[in-house]
Amino acid sequence: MIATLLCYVLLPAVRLLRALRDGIFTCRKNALLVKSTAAHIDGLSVPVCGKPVLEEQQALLQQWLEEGAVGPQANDSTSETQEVSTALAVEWLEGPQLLMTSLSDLNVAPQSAGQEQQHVVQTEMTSGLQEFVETTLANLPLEEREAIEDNAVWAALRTQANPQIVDGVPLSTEVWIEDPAVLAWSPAQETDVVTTEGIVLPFQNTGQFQPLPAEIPYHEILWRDWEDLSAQACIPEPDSEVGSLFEFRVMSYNILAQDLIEQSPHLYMHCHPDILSWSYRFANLLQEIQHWDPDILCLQEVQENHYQEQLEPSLVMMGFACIYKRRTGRKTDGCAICYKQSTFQLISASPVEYFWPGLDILNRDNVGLVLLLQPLLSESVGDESISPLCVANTHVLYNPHRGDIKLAQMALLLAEIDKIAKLVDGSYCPIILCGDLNSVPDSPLYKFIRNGQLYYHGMPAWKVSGQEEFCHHPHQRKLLTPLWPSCLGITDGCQYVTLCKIKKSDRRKYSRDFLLQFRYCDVACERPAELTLLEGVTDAKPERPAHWSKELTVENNCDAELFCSRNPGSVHHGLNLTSAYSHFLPEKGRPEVTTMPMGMGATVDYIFYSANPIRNENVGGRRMYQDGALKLLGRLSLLSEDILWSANGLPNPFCSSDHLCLLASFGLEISGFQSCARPLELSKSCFEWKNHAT
Ligand code: KL2
Repeated sequence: MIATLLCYVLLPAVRLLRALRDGIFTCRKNALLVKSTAAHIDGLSVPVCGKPVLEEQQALLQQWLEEGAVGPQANDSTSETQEVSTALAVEWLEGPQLLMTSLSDLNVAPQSAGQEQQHVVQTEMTSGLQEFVETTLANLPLEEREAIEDNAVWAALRTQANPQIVDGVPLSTEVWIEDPAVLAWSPAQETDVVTTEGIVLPFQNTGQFQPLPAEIPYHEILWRDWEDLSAQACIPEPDSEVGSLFEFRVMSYNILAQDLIEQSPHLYMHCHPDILSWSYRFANLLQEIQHWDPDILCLQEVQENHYQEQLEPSLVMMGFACIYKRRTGRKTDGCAICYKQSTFQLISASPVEYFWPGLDILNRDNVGLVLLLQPLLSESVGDESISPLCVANTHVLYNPHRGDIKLAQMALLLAEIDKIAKLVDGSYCPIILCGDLNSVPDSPLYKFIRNGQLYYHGMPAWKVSGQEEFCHHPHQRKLLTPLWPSCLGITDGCQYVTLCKIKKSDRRKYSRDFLLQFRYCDVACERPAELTLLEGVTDAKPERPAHWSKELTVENNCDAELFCSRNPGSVHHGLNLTSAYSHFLPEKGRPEVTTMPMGMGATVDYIFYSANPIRNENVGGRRMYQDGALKLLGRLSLLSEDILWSANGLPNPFCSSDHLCLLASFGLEISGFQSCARPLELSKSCFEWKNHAT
């Protein structure tokens, strides 16, 4: 009897009430989001800068003050921890709080680690938007101001050495369950799905997502430590001849284009629709950028209209200058590089299109962007005493089957970097290469960048990026020599033919196969004037075999410059790049993750930077590097897959992209180039992880 009553009357009633409450919550939240600072409704062009926005903010701040910073649920909670998590899980999502409670308030900035949160807020605020908030707060009576600061979410938070443990108290899961922005992970398909492109979307994660048995706020689950690496970097003494370091921070971030969410909604089934709205994500992403305050920002998946109408104006307000390159074709997103105008001056900007009409190996609409930046020193030191910095950003093709295309795209980018970064003496200025390479650590593509060479001949195309989980490999496409035709004008040393200086010693290094390509090019078919004419013999042009594709024919540019050094079946480059991340979390004994496609963690985003290879030091074919003029001083730690799982994957209410941002701090020697003899320890770890895993 009681059971029947429970089943048929009480439970449905409770569910109905919950649904009603959630409905009201969502409506209220949406209304607030639409009104919030960075709130823009898709399709509407509302500039972020300018007076109207400030008035809007003023209204919001007023509203926020009237409503009080602590939500209704926080009022009746007893412990401080409960207050924090309730505020984060529920109230944090609400509009006005987006203005005030940013990531900048939840975590500590690299340079201010260990300081009080309120100080962080003050030091990290950079834009007009933040200035406005500060001035408004400053103008308030002291009592009211303190009340705001105490009640704001950031004020309640404490730095925690181990974000997994909240005062050792097991907390209830109530908030998780009640929070409409957090749905349990319940994949719609329980079996693999094969898309039209033949890409497999596996659902390895069987069963339902189980949140941690604790009411832990997102920012604590997703806590990222700042790793200070300055101790292992070779930093010149302040009074040494080398001079001091020019320090700057670089962020690489795939911000997930809104159009891509709409094109592939099945990838985001685990997310509450509210956290996927652009207005919500934009506000959150901007705050995250503002918090970490990079000097150079490399963004991928930047939707053109969002860039023009919202991102660029907002970033300009934050002191950046931005350069954008949209993808070719109908894709609406692209890559952007933004740099702090107070820190760098633009020397040149080169967009790189990977689409080449008529070439199968380059028939996709991906792009890259290469800037040359001059670091701006204080007036006491002349600009000429510091080298320019080359910064490249790219988003390489996703398709796990087409490693051949990814490799060719990378070669195009490396050729552009070679051109931009090469100094008169043939060496390179310091280079930073950021991006989403859609390839995992230790994959052939990764090794190619890091080790400077790759023997690809005969390699199955799906192997190149190492995204093996994502392909059933029905097409046994193999990489064959040459990977791209010579008419592309790029050598297998990833240099533009026109810029390639031939060393005498290299002149005879062409394979027969390579030279055979030139049999049918126009110049080869030209009959020299002085040749004795024998009808049907010396006047006959050789016939191109039917299987010889037209595109492969080298036309009109068979000059000596084409004959740069080639090792058949392999590609190489001379840029000497190593990764700022180690791809492994030693404390957790797990791989680092930068994205969570279909719930599976992977590293596909990187910050590579110039270092000096150590001669003859080569561990299992893996190059060892030591500091050059550019020194890695620190980085923002990444997370492991299980941690991201416990926050319901990506995106989630706290992280608004399906990728995590990468952030590294560098020091560039101000005068002269001096290398240090200490090898970089960090590069070993990925290798260790592989060994560990097998
Ligand atoms: O992996 V990405 O996500 O760097 O986050 O880059 C691409 C993929 C991005 C741009 O093309 O869109 C995603 N299955 C899953 N994800 C896809 C697919 C697909 N078939 N196509 C594109 N993307």
